[in-house]
Amino acid sequence: MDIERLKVVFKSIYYNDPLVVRSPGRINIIGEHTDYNGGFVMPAAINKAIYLGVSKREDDEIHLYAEDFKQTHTSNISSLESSKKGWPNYILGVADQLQKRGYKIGGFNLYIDGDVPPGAGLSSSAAVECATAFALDQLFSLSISKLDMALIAQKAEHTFAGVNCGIMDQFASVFGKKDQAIVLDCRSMDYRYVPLQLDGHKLVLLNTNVKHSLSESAYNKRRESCEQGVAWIKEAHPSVETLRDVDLAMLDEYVKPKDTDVYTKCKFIVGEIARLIEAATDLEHGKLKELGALMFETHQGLRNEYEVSCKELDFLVDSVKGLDYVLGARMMGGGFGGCTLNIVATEYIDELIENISETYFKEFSVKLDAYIVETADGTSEIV
Ligand code: GAF
Repeated sequence: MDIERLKVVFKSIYYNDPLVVRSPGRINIIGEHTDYNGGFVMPAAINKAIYLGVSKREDDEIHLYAEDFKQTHTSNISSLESSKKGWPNYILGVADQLQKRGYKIGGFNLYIDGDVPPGAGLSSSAAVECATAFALDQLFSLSISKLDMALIAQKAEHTFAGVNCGIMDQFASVFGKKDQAIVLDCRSMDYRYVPLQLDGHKLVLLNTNVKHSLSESAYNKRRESCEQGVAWIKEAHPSVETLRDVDLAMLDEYVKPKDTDVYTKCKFIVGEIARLIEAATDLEHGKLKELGALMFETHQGLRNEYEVSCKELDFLVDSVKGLDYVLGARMMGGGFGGCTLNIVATEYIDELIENISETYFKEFSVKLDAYIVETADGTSEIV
């Protein structure tokens, strides 16, 4: 990203100099849909990020400009409402949350640019939210902790974007560390960094360039299924709070007789939480083949049990399964489109991308994009 250009453009729009903040997108090695079930996740921040320029205003107005859409939006801190344009909500939602929590902010100018491809499942929206929380914290000297920034960003997504997401994306954007994956316990919010040593392999993202429209409503529906399963078990076991507290025997006894679909969804989550614990040990011991095999298992579960995959994602995972230079592959994030994450032996990456781009285009008449990603540090000011 050309930061000097960002500053020049900012000044040409708002006539003053910006504070510049960078907040990264994320990948998730394993542990999908486990965050809102009190389980574990294993994300890492990546070297694709959202960049914000911000400055204070004398009045209470909020003036926004999004480079991607070449669109402006104006609002006022005393009357914040979600916008049909979509993109302003990630900023307005954060401004709203800050005020609801008693933080005093004034009007501000804000300019967004970045290189996180939207709709690719790399959490560009969380990156915008976290960048906004960080920028407003700096601008108005609010002294917000990093964890609260992530929580405020998450709440903004619930209230202004309407997605009842877990904490993974915002946590990864704020707490990311170069060369490290984060093992986060989403119940206690305890976390540790695990070195991402891939021993001659790299992380390759294959972007389907599709995003099926049901993704947001389906996400909230999956979450409701999990909560329903917990509610039925809770009748007999009042101490159960989330699927983290549940085992297969409980699912068989209290959920299966009531609803097989809810049962199947809950069963995937219970299995995925266990899979992540195994995967974290594998990564810590350099057992990459074993970790890769678990990633393939996760994909199968997301496809057949949790039902959040799609034919484009399945095609990409099926195409690399069996290639001995691809250790693991799976769909990533909420689902219904976006990227697959692949662990690929470095010397075969070009060959893989060339072949799969061709077969993918033949199958779907859609261009595939591929990114070799590095891990990166979390949200920070660029000075
Ligand atoms: C989306 C959500 F925002 C995350 O909280 C998480 O649930 C993920 O889907 C699925 O693991 O990215």
